[in-house]
This record gives sequence, C-alpha cells and structure tokens, in this order.
Amino acid sequence: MPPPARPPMTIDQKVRKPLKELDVKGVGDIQRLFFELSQTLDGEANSLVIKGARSEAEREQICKTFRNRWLGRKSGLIAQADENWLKTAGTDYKRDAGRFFNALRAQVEEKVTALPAEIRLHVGVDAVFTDAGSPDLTLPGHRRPRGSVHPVTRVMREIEDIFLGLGFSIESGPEIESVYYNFEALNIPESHPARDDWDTLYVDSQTLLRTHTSPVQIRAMEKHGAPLHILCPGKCYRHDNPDSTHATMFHQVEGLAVDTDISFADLKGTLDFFARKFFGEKIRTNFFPSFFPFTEPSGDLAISCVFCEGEGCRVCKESGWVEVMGCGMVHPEVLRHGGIDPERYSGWAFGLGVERFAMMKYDINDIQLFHQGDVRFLEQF
Ligand code: FA5
Repeated sequence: MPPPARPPMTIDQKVRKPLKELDVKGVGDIQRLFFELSQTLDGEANSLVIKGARSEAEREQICKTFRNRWLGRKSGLIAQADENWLKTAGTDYKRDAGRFFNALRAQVEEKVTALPAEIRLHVGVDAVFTDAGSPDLTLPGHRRPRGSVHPVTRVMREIEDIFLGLGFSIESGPEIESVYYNFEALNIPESHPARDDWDTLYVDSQTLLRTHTSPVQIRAMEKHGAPLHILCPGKCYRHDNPDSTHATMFHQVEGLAVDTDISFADLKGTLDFFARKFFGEKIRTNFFPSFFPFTEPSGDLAISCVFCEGEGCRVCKESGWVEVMGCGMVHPEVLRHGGIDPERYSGWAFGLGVERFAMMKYDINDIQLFHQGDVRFLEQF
C-alpha cells in the first residue's frame, strides 16, 4: 500500500523553512510565498474584525496577540520571513525577495495600526453567555444581512491582481498631501498653468487633498530607489462639479515602472496586456498624444468602445474609441526629484480612474451611484 499523502504545509510551517527547503525554482515561487502570507494576513484580520470584541480589554488583548504574531521580534511571521526567506534568497532572487518583503511588512504595519479601530465592541453580547462562560445556545440567533464587496473595491482588487501577477507591488501614500509632492516634485511649479487642470481643495497654503495618486510616485522613489515596479490605488479629491462622470471624491490607480532600459514599447505592451485582461481579449488599444508635466512624451490610452465594439455609438461619441487613462514616460526631472539618476534609469507611469473603469465594466451611467450607499444598487454586485 502506498504511504498516506502528507498534508500540505501550512504557511506557519513554510515561513519557518529556508527557501531551498521549499523547492523554490524562480521569482514566481517566492512571490507566491509572500502572496500566501499576505492573504493569510488579510484573512486573519478580517475574521477578527467580523468577530469583534466584548470589552475594551478583550479588544486590546486581541490586537496585542495579532501584533505579536506578525511583528514579534524573534518569532513573529515577519521576523521569520526575514530570517528564513529574505536572508536565504540567493543573489539572483535577493532584489525581488526584498521588494516582496518590504511590501508585505508595510501591509502588516498598516493592518496592525488599523485593527484597533476596526474591531467593534459588541455591546450586550455578554447576555448570550451563561454564568459558566459558555454560550447559551437556546437563545435565538441574530441574522445579519449578507454584504457584498463594493464595486469600486472589486474593480480595484481586479486591477491589483493583474499587476501583482506581473511582479508589481502595492504602495500607498497620504490623502492629505503637501503641495510639494502633489505638484512641485511632479514638475508643476507654482506658476505653471497645468495646476489649473487639477481643481484643488486646499487645507492650507502648503497642504491639500491630493488631486491624483501621482505623488505616491515620488514617495515610493524616495523610499525604495530604483528599480521599482509599483501600483498605488487610492482616493483622490477635486473641486469638480459633480455630474454623471465627475465626483469630488473618486479613486485612481497609479502605475510606475522604473528600471534600466525601459522604453515606450514596455509601456504600450504592459497597458495593452492589462486592458485585454481587464476588459476581455477582444479589446483593442490605441495611444493618442497628450500632455502631463510629469511625463514626456505623454499619451492617453483609448480602448475600443466596450458598448459598440468599436462600431461607433453615443458613449464613444461615434468614434469607436474611449479614453481610459493618462500615461507616459516619466520626466527626467521627476526621476531626479525622486532621487533617481535619469542618466541611468528611465520609467513609465499611468493613472486611471477606478469609478470610470467600473462604469464601463458594469455598464453604469452615473458615477454618483457609487457613493450614495443605496443598498438596492450595491446588492447587485
Ligand atoms: C491624472 O490625474 C494624472 N495624474 C494621470 C497620469 C499618471 C498621467 C501618470 C500620466 C502618468 P487625469 O486628470 O486625466 O490625470 O485623471 C486620471 C483619471 O482620473 C481620468 O482619466 C478619470 O478617469 C479620473 N478622474 C479625474 N477626475 C475625476 C472626477 N472628478 N471624478 C471621477 N474620476 C475622475
């Protein structure tokens, strides 16, 4: 009789083993390991949030245990991933492993910080526990209506998944941003007329609500240097008049790739691949010249209209094409502001509007529907 199959290793077991014992054959295998840890992190945090706490003391204890499990100095999962995966990655994999590790550590730190506010106290839940501390199963249960993922979040995750598969990692930056990162570092000095393109909500003369996710480009370059392949999803704010395609708060996803020998062909190839993955293989892409102060040359990516398949209709104004994002080669001045030598490195970047992508994907004709919280709309997703 063959010996019984061994059960698959848990992530806790894997993180305690050096890479060579995990049969790692390439960067993809390392990325999968970090991705598994990242999914475990999300899963554990989500189940703690769903469970909630019955008292302030219990909430503190839950958060402490979670922090120790992930960030504990010696036996925390991050320390273990550092010791067993990062340190044992050979020179060929060191750079990528470092990138995955940094992204994961940032994600863990963010979760650990956010958790106390996310775990809600269940006031009155004590009543369902008997004096002996065990639950009283004779009490009627609470039926909670089932929620669903918001379409904007769903689309954002779909975009993230496509780029994670290409080796990009996720970065985030503040929504309350400085004038320097939002404009100056992006080659938009105070007198530049392009500042008018972004109707800005100022907090004070040097602080604003970011008008796009592009400032994260500079922050990421400063933080990680080159090479860099990142995706920055997040909220943006503009003083735009609300209508069916404009909101004052909306979401963007920024992409940035910086490396040696990056050309416009890489940008075109990547965005064409992305558009076909997201909208379907039939989609065709077209690049039109455009202008952004932080890219040179700049372009707008248009896709063949998803509604008429390029034949011409009301949505595409009979042109057969719909513009979906701005993009271009990162301006040398922007690389310099990020601390990267433009003589050695080049890069491309893009920025897209998530609500507009969701509108095309799900045939939604009013952007305001995303932000009104109407359950009749949301429960369709
Ligand atoms: C930008 O914001 C540039 N930062 C994009 C970029 C990044 C170009 C990197 C080059 C390189 P733009 O202002 O066109 O560009 O906005 C990008 C997308 O955000 C638009 O295509 C649109 O989909 C979305 N968007 C802009 N304003 C609004 C709004 N008020 N409501 C909803 N979506 C909006």
